[in-house]
Amino acid sequence: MKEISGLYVIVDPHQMGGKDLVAITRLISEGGADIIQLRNKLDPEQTVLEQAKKIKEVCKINNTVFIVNDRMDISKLVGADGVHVGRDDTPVETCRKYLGENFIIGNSNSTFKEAQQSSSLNLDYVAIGSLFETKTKKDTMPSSVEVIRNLKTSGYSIPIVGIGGINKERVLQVIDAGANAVCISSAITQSSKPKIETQEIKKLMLSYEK
Ligand code: TZP
Ligand code: MG
Repeated sequence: MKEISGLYVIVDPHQMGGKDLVAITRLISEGGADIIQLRNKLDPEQTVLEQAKKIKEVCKINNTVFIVNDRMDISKLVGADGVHVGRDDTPVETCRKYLGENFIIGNSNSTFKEAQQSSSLNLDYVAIGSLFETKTKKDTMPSSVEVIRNLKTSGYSIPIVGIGGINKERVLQVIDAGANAVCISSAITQSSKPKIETQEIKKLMLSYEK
């Protein structure tokens, strides 16, 4: 099982200002993203499948963990590393049965209580967000870095991924609260220099000392 830590980047072809999905994903992967998630809620499934196949190849070259949002079937079909499901998506138990123990499964949480409930599931990470204001996801519930800090203080054992409105200025607050990984979308995919932005954020994360 691959580790959930470091910089996790969501690539969404409809949230990158018309830029080419695979080209931008390649830059992000080369820039040192540890994990990349394909999130595409708009295109037909055949299109998403083709995108996932291409991104899988990019990730393979750079040894980047590849996660598919929502679709356990596409994840398995392209040989991705895992799937991310929201609270209204395919249940975690169903994903686990379908994918087996060697796939990464993560889910979405906003509150301490939701994360506590998630700890009874067979998950490899929990995403906690939205930590800050975001334009990328419209229906997200507000959360905060204090939710992450409280979970860590209480001995929460599932790896935590902080998400929502994270950028270069905010990334260290999320790490400081105890997150194992930070998940960023627009601050990287909408940057004019996604590779440099990725490298700079990674550098900041690696320089962090508590
Ligand atoms: N889930 C909670 S917030 C969010 C998702 C998918 C959006 C993250 O994107 P950004 O652009 O980094 O705020
Ligand atoms: Mg979902």
